[in-house]
Amino acid sequence: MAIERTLSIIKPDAVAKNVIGQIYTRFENAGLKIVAARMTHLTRAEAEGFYAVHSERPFFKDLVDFMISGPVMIQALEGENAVLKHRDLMGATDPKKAEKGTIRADFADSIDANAVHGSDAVEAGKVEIAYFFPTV
Ligand code: RTP
Ligand code: MG
Repeated sequence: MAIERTLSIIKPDAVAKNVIGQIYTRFENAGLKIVAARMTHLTRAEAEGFYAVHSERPFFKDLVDFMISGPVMIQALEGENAVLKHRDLMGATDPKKAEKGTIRADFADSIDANAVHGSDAVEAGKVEIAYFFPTV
């Protein structure tokens, strides 16, 4: 299996719940290594740029408003099959549909405040990691 990298964001709701450490432990226990990390409060322009692929979607404004509502913790994760492994740890976008034991089932409140972001493909991960960590 290939060693991949993926971008993870612990969103404002999960940072506010003080569960960064619990989420990091899940990454570590799954064999995902944190190779870059940074806590920041995104500007509107940064959030809009990051979610540009969704700019025509009806939920775009709510998504950006939510992502700038408080600090986020951003990290690049590395490991075997990292993209899918991380998506499995996260669970479904809508926490009501997320499998038991996933990050979203355990920590998310709604499809908007859904605790975490993860790249959905290796190529997307490269672009997303470069967006926040241009030197890694
Ligand atoms: P993410 O990008 O945050 O990891 O989440 P995802 O791949 O599971 O979901 P995506 O389709 O990429 O959507 C990005 C974020 O937009 C919000 N969303 N709201 N109201 C809605 O129908 C809706 N659909 C998506 C979610 O917060 C989702 O994480
Ligand atoms: Mg997505």
